[in-house]
Amino acid sequence: MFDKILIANRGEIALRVIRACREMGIASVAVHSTADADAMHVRMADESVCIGPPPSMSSYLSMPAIISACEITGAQAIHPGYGFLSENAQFVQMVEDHGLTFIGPRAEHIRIMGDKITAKETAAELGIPVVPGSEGGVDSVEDAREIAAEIGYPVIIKATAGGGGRGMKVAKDAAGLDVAFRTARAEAKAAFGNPDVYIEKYLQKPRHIEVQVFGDGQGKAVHLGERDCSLQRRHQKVLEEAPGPTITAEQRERIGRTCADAMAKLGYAGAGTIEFLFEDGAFYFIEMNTRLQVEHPVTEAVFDVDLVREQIRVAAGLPMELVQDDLTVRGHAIEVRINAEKLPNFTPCPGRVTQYHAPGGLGVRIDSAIYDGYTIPPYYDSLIGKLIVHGRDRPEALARLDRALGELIVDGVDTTVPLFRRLLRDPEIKAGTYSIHWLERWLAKNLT
Ligand code: MV4
Repeated sequence: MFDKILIANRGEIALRVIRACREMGIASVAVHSTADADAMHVRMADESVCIGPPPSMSSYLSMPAIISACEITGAQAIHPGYGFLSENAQFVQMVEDHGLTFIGPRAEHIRIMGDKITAKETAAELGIPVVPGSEGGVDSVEDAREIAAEIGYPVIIKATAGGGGRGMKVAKDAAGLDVAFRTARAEAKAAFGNPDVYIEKYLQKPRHIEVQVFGDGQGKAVHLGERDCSLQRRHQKVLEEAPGPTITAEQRERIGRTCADAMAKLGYAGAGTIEFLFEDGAFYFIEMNTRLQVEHPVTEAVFDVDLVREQIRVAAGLPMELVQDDLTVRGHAIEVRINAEKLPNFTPCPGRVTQYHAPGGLGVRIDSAIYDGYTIPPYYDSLIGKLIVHGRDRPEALARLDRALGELIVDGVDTTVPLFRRLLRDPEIKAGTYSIHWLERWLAKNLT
């Protein structure tokens, strides 16, 4: 096992990793920009190293600065958290070239899943159901037209290098295909430096269901059910829950087993998330994320596991503690993302937190790095905390969430908390019947 781990991240996820390290008797090293000198992750870690000025490009994304921080402190492994360098295959290579361990999957697997065309081809080869569409990329309007005619309209053109919903164009009929194809390609080239696109059948009212997988890198892998992350605004998740409110035990077992078998075949190491669109009882692969995700705590709650501990164990070459037959869903968990943002436009709202009080009690977890008097810097994302509740069933989790939100005090900055209190009163939220477009419509109707 490692003696010392460096956490190449900030905020709540850095704290999350530091907590796992402490429980495992591993020393932790925080890195921080000059803007984060007073951040909680710096205080909670055993040691800290300043790695540069505020912009991420010069600090949390600076590979030489982070490798140097390992050399200075003697850290043997790097946990990347999410975002920043967590899905950068080149970084993984550099970490390994310096005799260090990257706590995450192999560079090769990050590379495969980082390109959506190879990700989809790989998924299909591994037996994962994918959205009907082109096999590989499409490089002419003629080919695009032919494939669209086969799968039927509407279709969606996606950039292979795209992410966060960027580089997608929908064509509702043959007349719209030329423009959709050309603009998707042009935008992909401009935004990502890679014009490659592919075509899929456009699903009109799916849910976003993602399966949590975990591999030991030696050919064993398990699944930890699914999360429903359909409540999104501009491709940013707002609320996540596990299990999916519409997923049956049989569906979970079947898609979970398919994903775990695929990851075993791949020899995948560590935590991963396989994203699906779910419509009319069927799962369609869209992408895979080769990292721990923001919303991992809902899975931890219902499966009673510590995913970060498992990541560290597997990276150290120890056997996985997770055993498929012991992994059963217990109750229901919901997470809401507390962002320092001003409604109705979700404008980032950095500034000083003049008062902070965290809720508590049975079934309540807060992952946050803010504190009384903390100043939220303007340089990074606006996530300041996650509230995760766990109940015996979904209604209990919803009631607990409302109760906990009522106890939470964050003064001095605007947050997304009032949004959640209103959302919880909506019958469709109570029923769990929302799909991926539901929130944007609700916001347009209720918040202007
Ligand atoms: C789709 C789709 C409908 N049909 N693919 C958006 C981001 C990227 N992860 C995939 N996305 C979508 N792909 C097909 N074939 C609709 C979306 C989509 C979406 C997906 C998940 C959650 C929210 C979304 C909001 C708009 C569009």
